[in-house]
Amino acid sequence: MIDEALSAGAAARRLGVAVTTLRTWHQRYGLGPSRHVPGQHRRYTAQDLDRLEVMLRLTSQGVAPAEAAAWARRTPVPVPVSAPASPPAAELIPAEPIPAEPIPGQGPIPGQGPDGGGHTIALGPVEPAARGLARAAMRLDAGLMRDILNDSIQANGVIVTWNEVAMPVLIGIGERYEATLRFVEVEHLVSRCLTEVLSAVPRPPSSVVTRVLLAAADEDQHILPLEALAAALAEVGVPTRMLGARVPPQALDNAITRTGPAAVILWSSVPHASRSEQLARVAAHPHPPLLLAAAGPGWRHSTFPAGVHHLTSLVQAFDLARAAAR
Ligand code: B12
Repeated sequence: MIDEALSAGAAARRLGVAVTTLRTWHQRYGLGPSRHVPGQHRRYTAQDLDRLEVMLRLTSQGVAPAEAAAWARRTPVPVPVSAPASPPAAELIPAEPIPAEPIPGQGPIPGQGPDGGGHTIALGPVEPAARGLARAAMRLDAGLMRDILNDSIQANGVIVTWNEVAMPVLIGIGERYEATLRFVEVEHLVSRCLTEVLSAVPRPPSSVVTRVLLAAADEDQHILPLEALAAALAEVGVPTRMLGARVPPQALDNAITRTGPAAVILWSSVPHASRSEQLARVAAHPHPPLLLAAAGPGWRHSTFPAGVHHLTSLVQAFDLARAAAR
């Protein structure tokens, strides 16, 4: 028990969360500082911190923020020590409507309205963190998405976070989009948060030679799986050169000529008539890479030139790229 009252910065440090997260919890859920010192900002008391700890524990276990806050506000009444058990079958994560009260200083959240409620992402039996991510995604809560992803990477690493937290949510959002042609804003914000978090995984020092080249196929905008691969390889000290989305065949050729990579991995999510021509062109390069691999559902395996690997999981891509980079 502490008897001093803390500023927002000190409380955030003690809890290990961002100050902006504390502000959001204050503004949206009323979990603010209660001690008033004349002429100063309000301060967090020991009881305020106890409530915030409940909020932190439950949200990181995947409980919806509004529900977690309801428990937290009831502190010191005993609260569950763990999140409710995972449901055995598919669960529907609703798009929660905006809070009835606009957030002070921010006004209404653009793009959300009465028709935002009642729509869902279907998830199979997944980790609580994946449910938490889906809920945060449907609420367009970027800060919480980043917190969930960062916590998971810290605790379990990039590969587990991608396979068990990010991937089920992305696939669920993709299915939702296909069925409704809606939630593009959710897809974009989740993508952005993933990019930010995966890019923040510390990279190996620049003295380590980069032998792995990653690129999305021509006209393909999907690169998150390659960003996950780059982050997973960085965790074990393997640097990568990432060309990003929609890489034209000539640009890929030039990059191979100029950097002489040991491994080239091309990602495609969306099929295209000339996909395998791009692979054939790399295979015919005067200095082809030791490992040339195509990854993602946009490729037709049957049309691959000889020697091209077909990658079907992050772990497989990680193992092959790591071996080729030695
Ligand atoms: C995020 C996303 C976007 C983002 C991409 C952002 C970014 N920075 O990458 C944005 C918003 C840009 C986008 C745009 C579009 N998208 Co999009 N998108 C997605 C979404 C939701 C996730 C993509 C992803 O990262 N997939 C990777 C994992 C999560 O999914 P997966 O490939 O199915 O995973 C399997 C394997 O690949 C493997 N695997 C998983 N991870 C890894 C990692 C590695 C390294 C390896 C080797 C294997 C592997 O395991 C899984 C199970 O087998 C998918 C849904 C989906 N299921 O993919 C749609 C999806 C790919 N998009 C789709 C569409 C239609 C589009 C658009 C055309 C929409 C539009 N009308 O504008 C555009 C542009 C397309 C283009 N020309 O490239 C469709 C494609 C359908 C098709 N077959 O043609 C999908 C499938 C959604 C859907 N169900 O309709 N999209």
